[in-house]
Amino acid sequence: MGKPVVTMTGSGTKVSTVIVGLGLTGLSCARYLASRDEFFAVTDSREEPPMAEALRRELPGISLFSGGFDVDLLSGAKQLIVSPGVSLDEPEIRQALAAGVRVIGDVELFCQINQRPVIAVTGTNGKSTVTSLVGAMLVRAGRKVGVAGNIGVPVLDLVADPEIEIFVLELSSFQLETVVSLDAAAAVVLNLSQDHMDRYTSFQAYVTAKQKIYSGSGVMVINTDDELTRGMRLAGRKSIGFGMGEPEENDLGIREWNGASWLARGHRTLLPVRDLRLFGKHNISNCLAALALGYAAGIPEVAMLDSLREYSGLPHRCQKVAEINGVAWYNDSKGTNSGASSSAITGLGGDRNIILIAGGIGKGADFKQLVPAAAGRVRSAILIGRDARLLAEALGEVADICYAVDMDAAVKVAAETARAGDIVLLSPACSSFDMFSDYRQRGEVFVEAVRKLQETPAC
Ligand code: UMA
Ligand code: ADP
Repeated sequence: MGKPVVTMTGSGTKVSTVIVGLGLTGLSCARYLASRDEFFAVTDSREEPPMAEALRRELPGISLFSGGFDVDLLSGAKQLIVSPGVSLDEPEIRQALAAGVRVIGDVELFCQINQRPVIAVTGTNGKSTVTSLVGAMLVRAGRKVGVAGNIGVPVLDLVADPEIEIFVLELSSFQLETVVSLDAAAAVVLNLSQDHMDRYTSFQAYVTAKQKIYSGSGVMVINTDDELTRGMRLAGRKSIGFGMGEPEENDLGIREWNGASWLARGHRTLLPVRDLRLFGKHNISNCLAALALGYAAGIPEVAMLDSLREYSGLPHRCQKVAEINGVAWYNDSKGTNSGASSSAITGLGGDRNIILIAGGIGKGADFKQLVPAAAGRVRSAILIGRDARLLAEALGEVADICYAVDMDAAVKVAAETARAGDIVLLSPACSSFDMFSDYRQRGEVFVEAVRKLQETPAC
């Protein structure tokens, strides 16, 4: 196995294609370019990027420039393939753009070569739920589907699979920023609220990136309850709306009928809400969005309705993990912004008081947005992580506040605070990277701490 050339900054090297970032995306791009015998180099601002070892093992001989971005390398290239975690505002990338270098991402590369239909999903919250639900509908319909993108599988890792008939792609705003050739058969912006405000100069810039999902000529699936997404409908394009009220002709909505709430399309009632395994108003909206995408892409209705009856959701999203002495414990570690945590609080709260465990990296958000949902529902907030004090400033108006040094301590305090009938909800409204490797690990640490509680005799 040959050793890769590892050069630090200031090398003066010229390479026509440079992959920027060596996480999952960077590695998938490297694999793809190597499979086409293209000449390229990889760079990452970190000394030892997460996929460096995998690159050395799988593609020995590929140059990796780590520990910083080299202006000459980037500006001397014809094309940069930039990972979603790297901002286009990085000074070296701005300079490359100014020098006329083409800057794209992995999804754009995929769009340029892919001939198969794509269903595309974005939005601030609910992306993974809707993406995996549409994937399940397609599987139920007997179709071979590739589910990829922000959900965790870089799309170029699936592009060579000839059996895949259709792709369902979860696309983040970061991925959409570098897309120009996307032409999805059906696309949706599920909803819009503040997220990633540490990366965007304004909320409008974030919205503009999301809106790119509607490029091309496919069916626009529109959330009619959200003022911002409603305004994205384009004249002359086919569209299907979805919302929580009585639906207009061909749109998806909710109908009160025979003493029950039903999912409905136009005048047709489809399925009683009580038959869904997902719960919470936000998930009903997600189901309607998935149906709208499915109709737009021609998935048979019977397969869609069967999937809705079966689908119980992904881990770390409002997942009940224990019932201890009359207290229900929920893991919503994927609640990584105020909009997500608000919907979890509203969906679970009501008759039962919530003890909320929250905190982490707030990504520049204004936590005041949590207050309407928390008021009257959250009795105590137990705060962890870097931005705990910012959360306390907002939630202090409506709930008792206390701080915990780590997740174990937060779970212990929650157990002491909760009374029979209460809910303890981990929904951090923040990303996890100050204390955990990702939201999954944060959720697992929470679940493990709850499990230990169950083993404690006093409990
Ligand atoms: N990074 C550096 N220097 C670099 C390159 C990256 O410091 O040179 C940092 C980034 O700032 C980021 C981290 O490394 O904090 C990962 O970035 P990346 O672009 O290498 O990420 P990948 O491993 O390629 O994973 C990406 C998505 N990550 C991001 O957008 C940050 C994954 O979404 C996605 O599943 C994967 O591609 C496959 O498509 C994760 C995510 O957090 C789940 N997404 C954000 C979200 O959902 O809120 C948008
Ligand atoms: P994403 O992939 O966009 O992060 P997920 O489907 O993983 O979305 O859900 C993450 C969290 O967002 C959930 O745990 C829940 O708290 C919240 N959520 C899910 N769907 C919605 C929705 N439609 N509106 C608001 N919040 C939602």
